[in-house]
Amino acid sequence: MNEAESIGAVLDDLDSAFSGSVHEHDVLVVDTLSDDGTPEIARARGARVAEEPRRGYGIAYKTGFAAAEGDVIATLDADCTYPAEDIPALCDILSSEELDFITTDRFAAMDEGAMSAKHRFGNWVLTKTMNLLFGLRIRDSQSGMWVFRREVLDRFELRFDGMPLSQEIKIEAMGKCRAKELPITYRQRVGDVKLSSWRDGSENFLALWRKRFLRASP
Ligand SMILES: Nc1nc2c(ncn2[C@@H]2O[C@H](COP(=O)(O)OP(=O)(O)OP(=O)(O)O)[C@@H](O)[C@H]2O)c(=O)[nH]1
Ligand SMILES: [Mg+2]
Repeated sequence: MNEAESIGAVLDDLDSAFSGSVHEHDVLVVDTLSDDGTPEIARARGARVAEEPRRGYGIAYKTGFAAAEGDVIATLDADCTYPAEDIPALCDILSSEELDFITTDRFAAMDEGAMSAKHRFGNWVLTKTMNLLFGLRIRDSQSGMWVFRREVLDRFELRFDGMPLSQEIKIEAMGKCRAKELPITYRQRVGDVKLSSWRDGSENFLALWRKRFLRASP
């Protein structure tokens, strides 16, 4: 959503990552009413664009999952923060280690300035809370880069339509399939941030408690 400054570079990185790789790939961009030309840039570079006018990180992913056709889905932000070049190797690990789901740890190798102290603290609180509530040992509950077999989505109960979908998909994966967290590098963002620290941070915090103790929808 409104990532015209970076979407071209992300798509180019994906193309270079897959050139010469044994994996066939198809790129899907989910757009939410961008007014800066993001979907046009994506289409011009050969990506398929799914239009999702409803606002929300989670709803955008749900729309993308429904439109995806490959055996394996790999996700990343359109802001140049995640290492697109690592995706083919993560696909190899998925098959060689017979995994269903890989989530990634951005804290393993984070560029200076990639995450503010406020966001680091927020991440620490959310990750500790998630681990305590669900008995997990995740290092990065909010990473947006996952590589997984599309078929496992049928097992997941994904209730959240906003940012909490990121932590929720990890909770579902760790509880319901063969899942592992692997280190990645994380870079500074290009363009404006779309989340609101306090609003999304507190929404994520409450979502963890809701998911743990309430059976009904959020
Ligand atoms: N289609 C769509 N994309 C969204 C929406 N909200 C966020 N995004 C995208 O989801 C990705 C994650 O949002 P960011 O603003 O980068 O949030 P973040 O990665 O947690 O924060 P930074 O680390 O500061 O970049 C970005 O590529 C956004 O463009 C939405 O409502 N619809
Ligand atoms: Mg981002």
